[in-house]
Amino acid sequence: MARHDDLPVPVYKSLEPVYGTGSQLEEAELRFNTLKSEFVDVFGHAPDIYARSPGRVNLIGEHIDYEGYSVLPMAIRQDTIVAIRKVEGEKVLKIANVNSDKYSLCTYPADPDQEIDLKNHRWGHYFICGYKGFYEYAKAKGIDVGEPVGLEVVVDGIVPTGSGLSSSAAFVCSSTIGIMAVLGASLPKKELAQLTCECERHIGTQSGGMDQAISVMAQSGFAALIDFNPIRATEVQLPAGGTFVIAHSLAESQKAVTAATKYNNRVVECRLASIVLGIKLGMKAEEAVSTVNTLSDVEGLCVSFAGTRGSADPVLAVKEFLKEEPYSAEDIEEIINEKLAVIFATSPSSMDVLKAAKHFKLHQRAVHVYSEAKRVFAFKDTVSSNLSEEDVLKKLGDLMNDSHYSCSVLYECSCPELEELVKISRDNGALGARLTGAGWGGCAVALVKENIVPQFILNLKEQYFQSRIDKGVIKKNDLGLYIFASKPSSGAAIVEL
Ligand code: NG1
Ligand code: MG
Repeated sequence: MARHDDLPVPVYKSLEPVYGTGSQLEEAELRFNTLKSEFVDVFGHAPDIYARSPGRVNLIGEHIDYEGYSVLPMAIRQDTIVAIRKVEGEKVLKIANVNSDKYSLCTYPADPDQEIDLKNHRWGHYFICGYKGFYEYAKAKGIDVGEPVGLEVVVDGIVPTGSGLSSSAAFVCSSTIGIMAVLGASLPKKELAQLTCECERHIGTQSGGMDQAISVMAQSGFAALIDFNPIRATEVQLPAGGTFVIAHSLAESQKAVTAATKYNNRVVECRLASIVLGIKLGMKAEEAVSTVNTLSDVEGLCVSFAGTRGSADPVLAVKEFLKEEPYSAEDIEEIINEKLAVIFATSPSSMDVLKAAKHFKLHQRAVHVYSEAKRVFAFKDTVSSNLSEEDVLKKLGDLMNDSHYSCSVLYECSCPELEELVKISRDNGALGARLTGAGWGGCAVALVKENIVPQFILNLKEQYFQSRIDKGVIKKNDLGLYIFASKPSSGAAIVEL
């Protein structure tokens, strides 16, 4: 039987297969109606089709996807829907939003070769990521999609932005899927996951592939273990007695804007750590510089070294060969016998990192990545073990807490608000709590026993959110957007209504 990720994104004629029945369906019907009437208002006719793709919450495995390691996210119900129509003869892309106060109409030429103006960030850029990415893919694979045509688009996204819940991937994936659908192209989901990951890199973050993979491949009712190289999704059934509660720290993290000092900085540090490790473990400097890209590339060498000490833990090699004090650029250049500016010459976003960086914390970043990679498998193994549910939940919570500690102390991607939220979550009975997504703001996810979820949410409202309501940071009526329990939802779909 074909695996579901070998199949294309499903095409539905109604909303039930995506949104089920009940209040979620009612909400979806309302949104699709508004989207359609907005489309008619702006463009004077109805769209050809709709595409939707969800946000996600990462349960464990943070900042390791770009290092080649498996991660364990689940899709959430909040998604982005895109209404789209092909316009022959008009070479313009017009992208509107139902929330036109916040997101005004963006227009771009219908030119797949256009450069995205990264210095002037606009919300519509994410659509262009999908647009450029798809045409590049089609060209590389020799798929004939004809001359570029104009497109009319209206977007409605309800994944909170800058929250670590992948509003960006939901937008890029729904855009790419919509574009492909109106152009008559279709791909197996796992290829689409790879393609959309490459699409999103046009925004200037050197992202891994987790967000797009889960957004495209999620199956309702299951979290997924996502492997890379090649991308693959394996369903993970979570224990019934636990619920994942997502809470927003209310610190926004604008990753596309802060990439040089945060996200991309860590990608560059990991690359440098892996090259230095490769050399210390016997590779010729020149070889390491030209062939080593990620910590997973040198894991084998690290494990062999650890073996000489009677262990299989790559962290042992890191402790032996990478000093804890931060490295200066010169320290590293001396070891690798090359200028950093030469290594990263072809990557403008990495050059931005070098310009902004004072030093590089190779030891801490590598210990995080190797230990976090192990926690992902421990999480997966625990879920499928025959321990009692009580013990399973406790162990999953411990792994989440360890993950948070590592993100916070070794990877330094937390922030005071997230620390406060995680602490309050644990104080109120969460079995484990951690930041989720890239961090530096955005959401925390807590594992909470099913029977205390309502009380847990009430307590967090009181202890974390009330003071922020009092200060006018958020409105009381919007609280449901900032704290909610989440069940694993379904992945991307095309809807023809
Ligand atoms: P967020 O910031 O949550 O969308 C980012 C990356 C992921 C992954 C996580 C950290 C993008 C699109 N996504 O997610 O690939 O690296 O950080 O685990 O950059
Ligand atoms: Mg994102």
